[in-house]
Amino acid sequence: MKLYEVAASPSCRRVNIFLKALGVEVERVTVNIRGGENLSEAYRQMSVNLKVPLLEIDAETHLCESLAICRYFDEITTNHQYLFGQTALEKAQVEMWNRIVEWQGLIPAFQAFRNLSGVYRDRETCINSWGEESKKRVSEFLPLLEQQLQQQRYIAGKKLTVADISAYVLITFCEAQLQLVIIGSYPHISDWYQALQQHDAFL
Ligand SMILES: N[C@@H](CCC(=O)N[C@@H](CS)C(=O)NCC(=O)O)C(=O)O
Repeated sequence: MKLYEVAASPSCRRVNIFLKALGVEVERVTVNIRGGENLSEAYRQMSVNLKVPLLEIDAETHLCESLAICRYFDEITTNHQYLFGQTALEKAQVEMWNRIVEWQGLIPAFQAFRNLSGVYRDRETCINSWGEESKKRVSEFLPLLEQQLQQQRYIAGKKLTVADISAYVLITFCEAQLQLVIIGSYPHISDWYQALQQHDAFL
């Protein structure tokens, strides 16, 4: 198996934190996405979405989408971490929160970064006003996370789940790439974030 990635990119970080939490090692191949290697014919043969991460299971079988890759490893690994939840209700709550973090957090954050920085202007039209609007939407989402973490220890309830991994990557990305000051401004997000940093997988 091979994981095609850019280790520092947020979508790959989601997979990498997940794999570290499970204690899974996999061979890595670094892809030059800024140089467009992910748009090449060879990559196109493997990937449906032309993004990283991409998991090669064998020569004919590939998976893209970070959450699908996490789910695959969760299913093929014997573990009792239940990062996708354990009971029917927990599984639904993890799915719900993970989707909320993706739709209201990660997607606008990526849109803000891509449209404001123009890093992919060689492959898409960048619209500054859409970048600004997307950044505003991420900022408006943060109070909901703060409220949830005031009521619950983790994003989807009492246990660490993949929703925490998604939200952790979101907060790190917003601070580093969108210059949003979150740690220190939101006390419950800050406490949760600092607690996760004590966990080996989040280093
Ligand atoms: N929904 C996808 C998003 C993947 C994604 O946006 N990957 C970025 C890096 S974080 C990428 O490959 N960008 C290169 C490009 O858009 O050409 C996932 O979760 O895997």
